[in-house]
Order: sequence, then C-alpha cells, then structure tokens
Amino acid sequence: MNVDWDEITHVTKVDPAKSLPSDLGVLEGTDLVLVGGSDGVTESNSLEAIERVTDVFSEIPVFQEPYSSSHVSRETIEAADAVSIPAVYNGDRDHFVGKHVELFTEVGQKPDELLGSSVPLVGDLIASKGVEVVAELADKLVGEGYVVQHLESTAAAVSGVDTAYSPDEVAGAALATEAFYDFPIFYVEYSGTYGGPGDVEAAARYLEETALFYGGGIDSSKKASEILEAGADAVVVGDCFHDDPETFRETIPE
Ligand code: 1GP
Repeated sequence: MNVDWDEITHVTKVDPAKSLPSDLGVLEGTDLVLVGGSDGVTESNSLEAIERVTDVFSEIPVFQEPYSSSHVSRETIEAADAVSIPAVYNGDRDHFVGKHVELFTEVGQKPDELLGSSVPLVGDLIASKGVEVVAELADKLVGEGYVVQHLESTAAAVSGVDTAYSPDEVAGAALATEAFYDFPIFYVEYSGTYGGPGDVEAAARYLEETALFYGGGIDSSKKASEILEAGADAVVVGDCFHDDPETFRETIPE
C-alpha cells in the first residue's frame, strides 16, 4: 500500500494488550492505525488487533509497530500494510541500533517463519535468498525517528530513556530524521500526558518531506487542533481510543 503522507492528520494507536471498543465504527475518519504497545504485547494479540481493524475498515492503512521482533511473524507482516520500526534518539543503544539489527538477523535466519519462503536455505542459496527476503521485508518497513519526552511513561522505561530532549535537541533530531536517516516519520512521543505544542513547533521548522507525528494525552478537539496548528502533520491518539471512544471521536478533525 502506498501511503499519501499528506493525507494523514489523525492516527489511532491501538494497543493490542488492551481491550478494543466494541464498536470499531468510532475509527471512521482516522487516517492511519498503528498497532503496538510497550506492555503485554504478543505476536498473537498483535495479529488479532490488526485483523479486527482491517475486517471493519479495509481502506484505512494499518501498520504494525512492534516493540520486539518476537511480535512479528509472516502472518502479521501479511496482515498489516507496513511494519513501522521506532528508532528512539534519546533511548539506549538497543532502541536505536540493537533491535533493528536483531530483526534483520532473524529475517536472515528464519525467513520461512517470517515471510513464508519456500526455497530451502542451504548452501549458496542462503546468501541469494537472504537478500531477496530482506528486500521483501524492506518493502514493508517504515522507519520512525522517535523522541520519547514523558519520562514517567512505560515507553520511556522500556526504551532506556532517562532524559527528555530540549526543544533545540528535538529540532536537531527532526533534522537528522529528514536529512540524514531519511525516515518518513518523525514522532514526538509524550505517551500518557499532554506535552503541548513546544516540541512540535521546534521540529516543524525543519521538516518538509518527513511527516511530523505528535502523540500523548490528546483527549479533545482543542488539544488536537493546538498540536496541528503548531505544525504537526498528524496527532496520534491512544489511551482515549481505549478508555473513552465517544470522546475519541472528537479528536478526529472534521
Ligand atoms: C502512545 O503516542 C501514543 O504511543 C498516544 O499517546 O496514549 O497518551 O494518547 P496517548
């Protein structure tokens, strides 16, 4: 699926470890669904959440955002439109480099399981098939430059984040995302609390091609508008979707 980033202003973050609203019709009008979380997530609950959303809304792109390569399987890759992988600038080394190399190492070692290859991985085929398999997965991979700014969040705890970035550093991370790493998404993550427009304003001035996502504590149309007016391309709404689906509807721009 080709995603038109210019069309994405509202993103719903579905945590597969939490229960989903019984009526998924509340998702009407959201532009993208990210399936992922930091606690209690498994391959099977990820797959179930992806399929529940795609069963109801086949036209909304659904990305799996795995926290660990163990959440990714051939089934999840096939069911999702893309696999988005966070690279956390202000986290520990594992969350910028380690887990990415681990994922690609696993792809090379067990492509059958991950991608359904039917070619036996023996002898000379290892090298050639390995390249094809990685290319196949790479087609579905979307890198996300992340800064995790709420130090009390589970996201910060599991990514080894113990220092929030200053607005100047957020701006630097945004510029690095667009000009150096070339990821399509730069994500200001305040998971669980509302961080306000400051970091978004700092990042927005450097981003042209890269989509600027802000997530954290969005539970009203006022907050969603404030973030979009500060220069974010999209707001990401998580907790409110699970906890209060009716209020969640108000976060979707008309
Ligand atoms: C979490 O950025 C998302 O990854 C959304 O945050 O759950 O606070 O809405 P909330």
